[in-house]
Amino acid sequence: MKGTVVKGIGGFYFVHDGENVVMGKARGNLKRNKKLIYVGDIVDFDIDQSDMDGDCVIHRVIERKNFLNRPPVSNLDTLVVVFSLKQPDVNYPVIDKLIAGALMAGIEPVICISKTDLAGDEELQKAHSAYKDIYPTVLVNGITGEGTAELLELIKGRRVALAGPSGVGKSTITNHILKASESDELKAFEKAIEAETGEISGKTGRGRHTTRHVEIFPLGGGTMLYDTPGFTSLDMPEYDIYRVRDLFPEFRDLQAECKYADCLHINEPYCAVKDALKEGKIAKSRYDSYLIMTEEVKKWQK
Ligand SMILES: Nc1nc2c(ncn2[C@@H]2O[C@H](COP(=O)(O)OP(=O)(O)OP(=O)(O)O)[C@@H](O)[C@H]2O)c(=O)[nH]1
Ligand SMILES: [Mg+2]
Ligand SMILES: [Zn+2]
Repeated sequence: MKGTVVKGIGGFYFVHDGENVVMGKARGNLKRNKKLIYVGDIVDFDIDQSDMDGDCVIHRVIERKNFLNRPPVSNLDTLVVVFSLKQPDVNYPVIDKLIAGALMAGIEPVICISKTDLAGDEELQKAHSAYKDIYPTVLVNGITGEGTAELLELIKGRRVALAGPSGVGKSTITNHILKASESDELKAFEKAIEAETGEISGKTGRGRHTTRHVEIFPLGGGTMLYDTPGFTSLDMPEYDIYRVRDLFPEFRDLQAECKYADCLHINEPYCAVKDALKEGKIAKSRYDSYLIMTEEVKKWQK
């Protein structure tokens, strides 16, 4: 049988086959390599006939479309990069690294600025304008739920993860989206996972605690929503500096106007990117993230 791994806790996995949820383990040969199964993986599994509880054994991970290590998820169409301006304060390099990671993996970013009740209009506008011309960008208030309907429209029919720093409101947004998508499929899923894990389902408990494990919710109509644990920092992978540059779409459009065809937009004269920065056409936060990311990848060249 085939199913999607919707959750994994301490060597146990929960597999959703479209109807039921079964708990199971990886077969011995898969287990030896600890990181081999990701939440989001589509797997081949069988019900273990010798097991009284009807648990399953996962035989094989079907080839992944893509994956991320942080958060550890696979088979995404979209990564919703969530950040707040306050509580916690925004850390743009972390946000821009997360976006870059999605691009590298071939996943489309959507930007979600959360906790709009805690920031001033001017600050929000500034953050919004840094991204709105590059990626779909939404503003969300987790207290009122404002903006979550717009977000839901953007993610319909897709496999989508909410990712971002700890405490920015990912689980709170997940809750709003779960409430707004009362499909039969979701209801059946919540019942099934509750039966298998003995947990109190979403509505009451989620959002108030730090998320420890990736969890997937099938919303119906092919939409799969992944809630993921937050983090505080991200390391740059072993990228070439030119590769880092190419992860900023707003630079790419100006490249042809730089004097040097291979301009890195750092120390070169007659640089269209630095001109655009001076004119406010490129967000300073984005350019600063770029400089930090290029500095970080230099360690790989030594
Ligand atoms: N003021 C305000 N508080 C919010 C908002 N959204 C969420 N919160 C609160 O912020 C705290 C963290 O929210 P969570 O949804 O757990 O954040 P998270 O991103 O899932 O956090 P991790 O699971 O640790 O990564 C909770 O106490 C929420 O009630 C919002 O829009 N405004
Ligand atoms: Mg959470
Ligand atoms: Zn340049």
